[in-house]
Amino acid sequence: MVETKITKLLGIKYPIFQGGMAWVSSPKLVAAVSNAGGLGILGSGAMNGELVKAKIKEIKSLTNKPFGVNIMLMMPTSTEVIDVCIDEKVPVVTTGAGNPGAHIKRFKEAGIKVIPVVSSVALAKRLERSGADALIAEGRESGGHIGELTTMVLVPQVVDAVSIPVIAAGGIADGRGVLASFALGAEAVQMGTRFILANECETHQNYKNAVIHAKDRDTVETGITLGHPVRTIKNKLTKEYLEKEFHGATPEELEELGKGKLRAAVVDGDAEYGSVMSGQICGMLNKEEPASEIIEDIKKTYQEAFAHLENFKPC
Ligand code: TUI
Repeated sequence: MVETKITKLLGIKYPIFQGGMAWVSSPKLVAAVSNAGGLGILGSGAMNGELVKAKIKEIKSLTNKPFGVNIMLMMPTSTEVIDVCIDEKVPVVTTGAGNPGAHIKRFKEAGIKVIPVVSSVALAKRLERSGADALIAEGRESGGHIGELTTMVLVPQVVDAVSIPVIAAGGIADGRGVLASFALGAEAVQMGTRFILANECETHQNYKNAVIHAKDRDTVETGITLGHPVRTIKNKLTKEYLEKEFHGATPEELEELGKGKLRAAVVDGDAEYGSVMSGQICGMLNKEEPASEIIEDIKKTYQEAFAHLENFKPC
């Protein structure tokens, strides 16, 4: 495809990260993506340190390529997960849902590349000063816990504000999105939703079917009034949640309604009353295939998009 600052920094073949999705990105998927030349990333979610350690060992038994672990900073277990990542000297750590500034020095002393997710220019600047190696600028088109700005407006503003490489995320699922991200100044992309449909992804079939059948307007944001919006595919849970959210339910009631619902969707296959997190690009995705074929398709559609741009040469 193309070498970029990110492929060189991490020693990977293609500038494609598989987003570290809680419950969804398990060792088999991570290893399949890394073996195919991208960067597979474990979603540690709410796991404790011991479980993350076991998953890291499993990944190491399945690939000798670089891989990453995503740490969700708002989880109470995040400090144990940080310790395990340092003990295991994982090649790359990505962070989400918080500011990892206080931990960056320790990661770097262990030789770990640190790539936080940001959803604003202010945090991007702060984390560059704290020593982050690169940043993932994640737009509101993404699934799950999201920021305010869209990818189209966030990525170029973050690129202009920092001198470390930027990875674009949110709304990207094929080579057109990769090329558009490069045009905005990114050096790589991260895709989550597309990799839910990898054969190696062990997420429940009902969840995968919901992503396959979802059209362009079938996701919705809940939790906006609480200040932490989450994007999922519309279902009975989102209907009830939104009715309660906009008719005076307390934050505690809403919290209770959302509890355990991601696990219910991913593990138990409850696509009606579970939280089926997905990006808005789900409308474009309609089949399951091996991770290696996803990467091949991204390469092919990248070349096609590049050829299309020949028509747009400046004159
Ligand atoms: O973390 C994500 N996406 C996620 S996490 C998740 S698991 C979950 N489970 C149940 C309920 C809710 C979520 C599903 N999807 N993306 C990374 C991300 N990080 N997006 C936005 C941010 C972010 C937000 C605030 C990063 C930093 C931040 O900093 C605040 C501060 O301290 O300045």
